[in-house]
Amino acid sequence: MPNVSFPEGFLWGSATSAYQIEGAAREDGRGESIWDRFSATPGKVQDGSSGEIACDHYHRFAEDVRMMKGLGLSAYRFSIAWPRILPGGRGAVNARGLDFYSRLVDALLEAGIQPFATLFHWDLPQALQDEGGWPSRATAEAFVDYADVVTRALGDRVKDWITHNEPWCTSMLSHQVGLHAPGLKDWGLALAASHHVLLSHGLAVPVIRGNSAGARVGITLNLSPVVPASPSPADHEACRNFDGYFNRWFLDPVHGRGYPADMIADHIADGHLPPEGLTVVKAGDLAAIAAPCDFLGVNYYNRVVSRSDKVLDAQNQPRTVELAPKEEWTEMGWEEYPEGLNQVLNRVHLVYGPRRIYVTENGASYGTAPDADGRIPDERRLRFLREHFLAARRAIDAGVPLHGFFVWSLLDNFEWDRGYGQRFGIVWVDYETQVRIPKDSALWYSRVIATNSVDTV
Ligand code: IFM
Repeated sequence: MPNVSFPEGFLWGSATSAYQIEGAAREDGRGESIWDRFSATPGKVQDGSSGEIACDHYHRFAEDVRMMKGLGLSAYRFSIAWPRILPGGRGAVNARGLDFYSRLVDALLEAGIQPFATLFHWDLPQALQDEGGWPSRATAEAFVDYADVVTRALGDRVKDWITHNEPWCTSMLSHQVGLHAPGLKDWGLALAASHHVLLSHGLAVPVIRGNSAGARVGITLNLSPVVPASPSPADHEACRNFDGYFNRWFLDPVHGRGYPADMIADHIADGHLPPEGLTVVKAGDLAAIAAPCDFLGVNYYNRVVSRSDKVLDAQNQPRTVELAPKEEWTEMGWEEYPEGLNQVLNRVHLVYGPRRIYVTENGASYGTAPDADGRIPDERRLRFLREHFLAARRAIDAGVPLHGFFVWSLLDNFEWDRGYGQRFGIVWVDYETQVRIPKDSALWYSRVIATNSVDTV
């Protein structure tokens, strides 16, 4: 079986986030997050569940790290729960919250696994939401203080820092589409939120560097290639608009280009912004957002096919269509399109030129359950990962400085508004017993890591 090898030192990791796996939502002084409040609101999460217990990782992290070591992971990307560290969002520090992450980091280092810590993966302290949340500039300032506290405590041992996970989700999905906490549907608030998230990133970068000698700092964006549904000029125009909304709105300012002028004009024309434009931007903000980073994290799941009907759909998003037959969709309803990863990585490299790139998330939701022998034959996930690893390799061959790949996710977990009905893990979690079973994809991944190569059949 021919194998495709990867560059020496390539990092093979897996990723999770705090609210999705930790549980222990009321323990050791943790404050309330917007996801506690949102998931307790009837109708917000499809199965009515929450992250209150999740994978109980807070109590089982040592076992989970042992499992990571057994699989041979060279890196692990996790997020830190802001409400565990600063239960009120700012001010008094909860030492027990910091201690949890300190113990986790020690266990990872002991196991020879490189920790990648994400500071914000959506669980904003509810106290800050009550003061206005991300649409308020004060939240950006609070984030910088939070980043300071965390990196002072862990910066001696964690050297790879990601400020934010998927600012599009924090701003648009949560404030305009309304599917994620805090569940708002207001373009003006969403656009203000996006600016404050990016501002908080830029302001935090030098603070993190100051506290963590030799730190490598980056941000993770969720990116998709956007293609027109037909050759018509109208569909091309829809494509430009969606690409601006989803990709360029975040890529451009982080790389020193400011907000895309065509999108500012569109938002003014569509009544999302006043004629004066994005008035929350103050002098110096764009320079702060463009703080040089050491890497860009790319989360890739699927592509978007745009069509010209600019009427918003039921989820308040510009309409898109899927071209792939249904059997090529994952259980999230997302098209499997591995070549899109190669396209996204090349675009980012050629147009924006970050120093390094990591795929900080890629994976698939398939519910394959244990068979009679207790084995989990998740062939479709295995195939999905293989095809995306090979797409990543094609990008490296084309000159993209890709240095690692983090599979989403290590564990089945709380999939936000979809609850526990979607399973992204390479490790099965029985939520009743909290037993973990590596799926076939995990065992295969383990061989990929051990040989630093991917089989092609
Ligand atoms: O589960 C999420 C994760 O929290 C962020 N990126 C996408 C994943 C799958 O939806």
